[in-house]
Amino acid sequence: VEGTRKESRGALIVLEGLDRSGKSSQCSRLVSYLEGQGISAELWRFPDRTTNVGQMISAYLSNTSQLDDHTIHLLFSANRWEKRSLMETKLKTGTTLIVDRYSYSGVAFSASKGLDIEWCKAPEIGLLAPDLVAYLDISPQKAAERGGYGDERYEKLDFQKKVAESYKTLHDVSWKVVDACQPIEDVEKQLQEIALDCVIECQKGKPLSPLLWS
Ligand code: T5A
Ligand code: NA
Repeated sequence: VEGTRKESRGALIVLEGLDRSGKSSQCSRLVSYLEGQGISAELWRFPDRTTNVGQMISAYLSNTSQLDDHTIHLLFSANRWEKRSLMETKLKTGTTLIVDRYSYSGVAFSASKGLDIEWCKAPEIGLLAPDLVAYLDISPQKAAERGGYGDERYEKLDFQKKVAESYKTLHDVSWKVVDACQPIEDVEKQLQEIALDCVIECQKGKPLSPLLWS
């Protein structure tokens, strides 16, 4: 609507971590908190299973379809590309995005199958780089104890161990590691602090980060 353009941009904040690290719980809590602070915020997630590409991914994850490792990798990436322009518009018009998984999941999971890491990064080049990546740190063993894994493809302890190793190679200056084994409210409090700092910096005019992966 004309006249409602906000002067400052939103922050791109990503939560990453192993399956069961608590990302989804914390993403919704964080959005509620930011909204309570008068900040315009939206919850996004990848894979976005609502699109045509997302439905192919969903079928693969639930083991109802089989795909070559490279093919599913490119679909996960395509699923981010189909949201890229909307993502940029939201950020530029002042909405902060709290994103449940992003390109780091894409690379960490596919590299754990043995795909070359540079090959895995290539289709992510040119996507928006987050202002903050909060990594919810938990050991694969502890994560597995949380309610147990379901039937989704990657929910196996041995595979999650490889994913944890792959994630370690992806840390950069935008990452903050949060101990995900703390009580849920303590994790929440820590995320509130680092996310609010990040939002305020962006409001003050911090430019968008260089695109992935630079
Ligand atoms: N993938 C994804 C790729 O291979 N490539 C890609 O590009 C992308 C984007 C997607 C799968 O696809 C892979 C990664 C995944 O394997 P998903 O839909 O994102 O999967 O599902 P998961 O991430 O596996 O979601 P989960 O629901 O398993 O884990 P969350 O969201 O990390 O955890 P959450 O919040 O649901 O919590 C899990 C349980 O732990 C409890 C919660 O109550 C819940 O029961 N819990 C805690 N318990 C104790 N202490 C705490 N601090 C707790 N926090 C949460
Ligand atoms: Na989740």
